[in-house]
Amino acid sequence: MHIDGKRRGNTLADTLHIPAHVRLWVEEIAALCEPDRIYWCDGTQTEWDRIATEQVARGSMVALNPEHYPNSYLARSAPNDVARTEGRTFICAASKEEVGPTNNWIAPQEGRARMQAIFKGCMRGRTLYVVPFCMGPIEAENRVIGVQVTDSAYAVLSMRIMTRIGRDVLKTLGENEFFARCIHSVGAPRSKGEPDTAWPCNDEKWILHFPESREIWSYGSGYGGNALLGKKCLALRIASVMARDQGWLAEHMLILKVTSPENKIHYIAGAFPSACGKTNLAMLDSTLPGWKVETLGDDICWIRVGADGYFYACNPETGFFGVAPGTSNKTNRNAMQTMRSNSIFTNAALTEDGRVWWKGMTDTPPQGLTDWRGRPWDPDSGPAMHPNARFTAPIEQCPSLAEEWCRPEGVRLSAILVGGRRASAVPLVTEAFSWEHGVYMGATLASESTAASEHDLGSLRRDPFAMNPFCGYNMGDYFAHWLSFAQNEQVDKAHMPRFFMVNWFRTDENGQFIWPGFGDNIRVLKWIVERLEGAAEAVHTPVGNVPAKGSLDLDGLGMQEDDLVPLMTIDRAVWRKEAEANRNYLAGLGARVPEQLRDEQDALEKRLRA
Ligand code: GTP
Ligand code: SPV
Ligand code: MN
Repeated sequence: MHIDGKRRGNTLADTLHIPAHVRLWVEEIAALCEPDRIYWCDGTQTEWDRIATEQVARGSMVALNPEHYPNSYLARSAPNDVARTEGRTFICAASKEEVGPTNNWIAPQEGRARMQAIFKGCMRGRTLYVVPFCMGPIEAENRVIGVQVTDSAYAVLSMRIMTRIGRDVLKTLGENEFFARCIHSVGAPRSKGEPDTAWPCNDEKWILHFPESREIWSYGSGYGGNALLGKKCLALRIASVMARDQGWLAEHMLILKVTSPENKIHYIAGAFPSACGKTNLAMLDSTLPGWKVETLGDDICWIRVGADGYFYACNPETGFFGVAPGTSNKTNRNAMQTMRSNSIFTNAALTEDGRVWWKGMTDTPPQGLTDWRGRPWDPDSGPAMHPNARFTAPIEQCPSLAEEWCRPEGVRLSAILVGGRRASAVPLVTEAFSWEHGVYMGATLASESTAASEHDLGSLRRDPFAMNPFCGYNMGDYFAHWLSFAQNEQVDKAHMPRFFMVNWFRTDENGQFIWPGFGDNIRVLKWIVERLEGAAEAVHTPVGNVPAKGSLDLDGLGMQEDDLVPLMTIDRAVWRKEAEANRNYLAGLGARVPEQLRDEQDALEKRLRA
């Protein structure tokens, strides 16, 4: 839309408080991208309804049956745009050394030149939406404001669920105040009369981060972490650099609240790699009478040391972008309830009566499914939904939401969990001996996608603190940053969170999970809480403290103490191999890995030899 002969935006823009520096920047980006019109988002329900209706009309979203899923939509992505593209994700820091071996690097000048060239005219025939957003409660001192410009209506609608967007954000942003500049295009310009595809994207994808200027340029993809720039790009990759510089932590963690029958409350954060159980643990439906878990966040956790020296955790998001397959009323009732309305489903199957479906939701698939590509489902052509099908749902709809979830100062952390999928070696739960040992556990965290055998360590995917794809700087420096809190004067050393490693995924000789997991994980949380309170017994092993016989509550589980043996025993031969693999891994990360972690490595090996 042109106003005064200039491309100034929708008339709504005149009713918003738009700081001059934001307006100027948007005009600059619009001049580069050449959209047909500019639309400033106010974040209202009316706006959501209008944009969603437009998308349904052009065939890029399906309105679900309002009886079952009011105000909810199914979106189907292009088959070549179904997940984050780590190989096309770059950090444009001053030097390659700065980003380290776990990140792709392009020099900032070169990155900028490439983006200027590739974004030229990339929004022709499209609308440029301006989405002012805030990570963290708007009133929080430490919130981070960003503005995402995007030509994806799906990104706009999703950002409204996942973050605080619109009028209030602009109102709080001062003239000349910093905001993170986030530029996103699906990279599919249209000339006049050319038909539009339902899910436009480009074969070529670029996800560039400029940590120095806190800027993000994302091109070619409309999916999840590639396109909702407040999430992984800003709240983790850029924020991790800000956190390093400013003395806090930006982490890929869930946050939960446990309440004991005696009404003792503990807040716990947990770093599990993608698709390793954060959402499920955060929404745990307790199987132990009197023990309750409430949800504060399922993916991102910002941690700061408070004036009292305690660690405070805060979820900067307002929604869940959760893995759909496997989610059911049996595994995660809270998630199923959360997504009953005002939600977006991506790459799920569609039922005849306008509901979504995925594997695991019911025992057998319903008749007459439409698959995630929009075709009548033929079981011979693969699964009905994509394995990375996701739900996007507002956190406020979560029945297990803790009332303090958006407290501006966050909640005091008692413990930090780390864990991946390990078919072997790693016990159900292990308590670290110290902060440094806990950082070592986090730094050497690994996960496997398939059930690997005891000796098949080669198939492990290393994912330190579940941050491998999300740490925006050198991994060695990141470990040093974690370690530095034990020396930090601001920190109350007596009340630092304690580290625990967990593993729900040990398998038996038939490849079946030994531990029932899900709601029964409360038994492990209970043991952790009792350790924190000095009540539960533990056995010292070379790799950490594991539950003593009888200390893990098995009441009503149908498992005996003996069944737990394979979950708790430390096989020294296996662990020597494990330790050797850790040593090689840390060595491969280069010279910036701190000496203290090498000391932890030596100490572990010594304990295993003793
Ligand atoms: P991202 O959103 O990708 O970061 O994933 P996430 O860490 O939130 O993982 P999520 O909770 O969505 O779980 C991913 C998969 O792990 C699902 O298929 C779950 O069914 C499965 N899962 C989660 N918790 C457990 C558990 O305790 N035991 C077992 N066996 N599987 C689990
Ligand atoms: C993850 O991969 O950890 C996710 C999905 O949470 S995405 O937002 O696409 O990164
Ligand atoms: Mn995640």
